Amino acid sequence: GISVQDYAQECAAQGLRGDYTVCRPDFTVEQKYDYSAAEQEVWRTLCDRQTKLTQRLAHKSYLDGMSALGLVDRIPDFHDVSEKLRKLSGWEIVAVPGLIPAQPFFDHLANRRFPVTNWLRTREELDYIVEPDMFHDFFGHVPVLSQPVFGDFMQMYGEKAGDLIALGGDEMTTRLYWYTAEYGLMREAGQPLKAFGAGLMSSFTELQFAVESPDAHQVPFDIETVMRTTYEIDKFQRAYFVLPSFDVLRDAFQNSDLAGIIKRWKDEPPLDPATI
Ligand code: HBI
Ligand code: FE
Repeated sequence: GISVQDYAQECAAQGLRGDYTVCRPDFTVEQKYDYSAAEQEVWRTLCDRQTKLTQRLAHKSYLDGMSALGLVDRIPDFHDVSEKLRKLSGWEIVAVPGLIPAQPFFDHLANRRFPVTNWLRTREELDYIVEPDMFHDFFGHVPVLSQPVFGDFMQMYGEKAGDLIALGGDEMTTRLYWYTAEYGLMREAGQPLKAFGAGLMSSFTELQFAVESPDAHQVPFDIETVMRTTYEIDKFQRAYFVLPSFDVLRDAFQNSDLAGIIKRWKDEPPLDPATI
């Protein structure tokens, strides 16, 4: 894999914000808890505003995780959160300077460690930011990692993603993560539609759109369809996949012939999310 030194240079050249010069070989850093009053204020503003929505629109597993971890009144201490998370699901979190290369990212997931960016967006960026920051990683991803079955899926994804990509399934593998961990919806039997994906949980506008808008295109989860369907990076998704349970996600990932799916579809034209 790429060395920390080479990656640090690449990120600096691309104008990425994190400081990669202080990384360990696994791309983690120490969370220095030295946030300014202004940063604490941005964190509270983001959490206050978003919590009003998540109360109504987030799946129970997310809300239960959030109350168990207590992430909202100040920027979380990663060690405290890891201690609580370990007891709930065997996961922990580690601090990273921002995006890290795919292989170390997968290695962390395979070991039930979620990499959380150690810097926060500014007051001018409350609504939109290109790179994942601490609010996206933490407020979006971490609460639902307290759900053991979703945690199992994320661990297995980390274990298998490298091999699936090596089969030529880079995009197909990424779509699976995108439409579940980032933009997944959930409708359990007899329950209203809810959201759990981190891209939704950390977005003020898209969370409301995905769950409540008559214009949102909600499609039953099917792992092969997910892997064949393209996605949007900086616009609202044109389809959201709806799971009936986390067990269905874990079992589909565990029991499907993912290599076979990739071989069958990798050189075919992908599906358009607007028309699936
Ligand atoms: N690094 N910190 C961080 N967060 C991510 O979500 C992430 C990453 N590196 C690679 C990566 N995601 C992609 O490979 C995804 O497709 C999984
Ligand atoms: Fe994310």
